[in-house]
Amino acid sequence: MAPPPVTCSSSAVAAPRSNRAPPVGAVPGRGCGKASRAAGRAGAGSMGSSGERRGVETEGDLAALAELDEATLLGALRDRFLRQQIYTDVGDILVAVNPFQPLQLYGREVSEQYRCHEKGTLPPHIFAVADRAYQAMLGRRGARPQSQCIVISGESGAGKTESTKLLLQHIMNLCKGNSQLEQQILQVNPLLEAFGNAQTVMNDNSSRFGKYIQLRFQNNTVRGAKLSEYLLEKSRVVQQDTGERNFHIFYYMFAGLSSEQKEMYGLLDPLLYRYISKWFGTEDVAHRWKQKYQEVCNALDMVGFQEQEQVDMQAILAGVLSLGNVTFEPQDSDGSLKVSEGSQGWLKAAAGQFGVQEDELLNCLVCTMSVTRGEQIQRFHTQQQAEDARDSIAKVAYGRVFGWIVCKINELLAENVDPEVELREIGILDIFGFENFAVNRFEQLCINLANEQLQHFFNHHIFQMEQDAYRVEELPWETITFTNNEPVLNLLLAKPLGLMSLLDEQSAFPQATDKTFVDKLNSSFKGNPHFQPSRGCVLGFSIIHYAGKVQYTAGGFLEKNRDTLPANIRGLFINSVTPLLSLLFAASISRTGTLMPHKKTKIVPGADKFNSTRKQSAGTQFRHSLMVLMERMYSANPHFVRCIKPNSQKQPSVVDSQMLLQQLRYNGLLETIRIRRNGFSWRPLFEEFAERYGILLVKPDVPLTKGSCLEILQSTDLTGWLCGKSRLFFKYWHQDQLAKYVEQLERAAVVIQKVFRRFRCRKSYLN
Ligand code: AOV
Ligand code: MG
Repeated sequence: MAPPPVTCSSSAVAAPRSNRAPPVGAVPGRGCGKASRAAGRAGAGSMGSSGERRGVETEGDLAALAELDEATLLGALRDRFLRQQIYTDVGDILVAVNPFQPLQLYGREVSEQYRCHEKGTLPPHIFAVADRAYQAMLGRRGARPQSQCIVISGESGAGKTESTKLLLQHIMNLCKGNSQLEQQILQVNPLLEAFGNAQTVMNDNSSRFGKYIQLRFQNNTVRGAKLSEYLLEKSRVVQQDTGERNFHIFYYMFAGLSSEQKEMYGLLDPLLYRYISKWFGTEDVAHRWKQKYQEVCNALDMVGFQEQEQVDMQAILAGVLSLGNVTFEPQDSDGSLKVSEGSQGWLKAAAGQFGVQEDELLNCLVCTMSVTRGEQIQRFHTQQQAEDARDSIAKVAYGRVFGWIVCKINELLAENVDPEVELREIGILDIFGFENFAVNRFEQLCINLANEQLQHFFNHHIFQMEQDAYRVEELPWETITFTNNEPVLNLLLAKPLGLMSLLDEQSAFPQATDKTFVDKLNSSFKGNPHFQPSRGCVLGFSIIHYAGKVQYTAGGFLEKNRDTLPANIRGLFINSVTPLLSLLFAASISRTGTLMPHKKTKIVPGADKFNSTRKQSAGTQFRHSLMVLMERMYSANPHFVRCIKPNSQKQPSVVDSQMLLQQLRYNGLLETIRIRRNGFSWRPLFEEFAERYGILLVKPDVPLTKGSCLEILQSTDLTGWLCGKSRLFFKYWHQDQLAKYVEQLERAAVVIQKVFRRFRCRKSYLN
């Protein structure tokens, strides 16, 4: 046995780079022999099907690079990617470069190989992350049983949603992979993608909402799942930028519905509809959409949606499309508005699908009724106001259908638990990635705010917690600098003077405009290094985010933040003969994802231009839901997947080095490698460690003290750890090594038991 390598004296713990730490790449259990190199080079794609364990992989771990600078890192990732090794470890963090082509990496066989595997024995893989989270949740391999969360980040089109699906696939496989609940959980993604994803210039299947999936387990069996959705980009229903489309489901419906069904939903030629006017499909595309439509129908059936609910849902979507074609013109007589010549039919079709009276729907579009001191007052809309009302009805109807789908999924997948057994969960976060388009609006600001929060969560875990731990334990530590994005978060979230608070303040002023909002920003953030007023564009302003500068245009900010419902529309839809529409407006969707009866709302005259009810602004709701999400994530043990987009043309085998480098920089990958290499990511308290590994001393009643910890460690040949005031500091791979010692001991115990039993048998036979 090796002598105790480390004591608490300051000389012994001079620095994490102490030469007592094993040379990287020659760590016990992480050797770099020929076999491992072969395995590393072959990548996950060419693993044998026998399930045998190859040598130990070090090539796939960037924390093992001999030299560490940007160029080496970039070169290593690029070379691996061009050899189709898209996954690379940085210690316990997985870097995934989008291959933009199907790879044979995800079959059942591969999934089986990664089941319960030992880290470092197989090439890095997304299944390995799922496996680690699952085993850790169960408290296997030396971990304390605890809820886990997997945080996937990366810019738009980097591969987050695909990674989420693969994680779910592997986790469901780990829990057996055949129960009805597991199958239902796997169907949730195609369903959500159809309603919540769309083609953008960055990604043909871009998530236009964020989601957090919590898989709930008792022991090793999944008992239920819960979804939280964040900020669906509703504005897409009524408007899309060049090269972009509406939500997939609209196109799938046109391609998949039979002529009779289309007639039933009052749908005509897709080219006629303004909201999807960018329909530009070839035969091939239409064929694929048709298949997708079938998949959605199957998923709806599998998850458990009723036939009538499915019909109603499509009727509402068809109603939204028809409503979009309604236009207005002034009445000759009194200056009020009427439906334009030629769009009468669209109004009729929309009212038909919504199950409401045509004239009542028209009333909601062209005027506002309000009650002031018991008196009913009617105000006529201008043409612009009528068009805005039309678009808001379309957005709110679509948004509520989406919210309802999520609620329904939550209801159908709610857990069926044994009250005696503790419930633990694995959460998977897949939000919209960082976005920087030609025109960036309110939605992009919210999306980028969410990404700032995630980056902060990452920094907190990887850098801050690590460095704070050394300070508290009085261990010397060479500070690693990282870009702390707190100043940007402050700029956005501070109260009462952060951007979001100023937006709320302005939204509450009936006289405020997008222009007054921008003026307010310019005066409040003068000289702030993360804010730049725009030269030339009145409504423009820029924010220097962690991932780069984004220029926003504030047009529509106030309107979107107010997110008001046109007056009277709720009353109209509650009385709809389409049962689902009536339900959507009779109930509200709580933050916990269930439908709740509506509280009586208060009319605040003049609070906004539709004179509707006072409620939380869209920005505040979003901020609040992010806060809840962060609380959930901070209470779980995190695993990180950093997705990288190799080029912007979405091409396989093409690496744009500049683009790769930029992502490595803003992801803080170089610093992450440094901290994973020099740092000590596992830091159990003395009691925790002694309790878990006391078994290695093979004696009863090991006291939970520092002394026992050192004794345990002396009984192994582990090197390179540190001992603080209250806890031990280990490299990320030490936990695997300790698990191996425990396994060896358990194996030996089994052999002894067998021998003992045989011996007893023989003895009784002889007797
Ligand atoms: P995102 O979720 O990160 O963007 P996706 O997961 O939708 O990105 O990936 C974009 C596209 O890249 C997919 O539609 C696939 O074509 C391809 N892709 C990604 N990962 C893989 C993989 N492992 N194997 C093969 N192809 C892949 V966004 O939702 O826009 O932020 O809002
Ligand atoms: Mg996505």
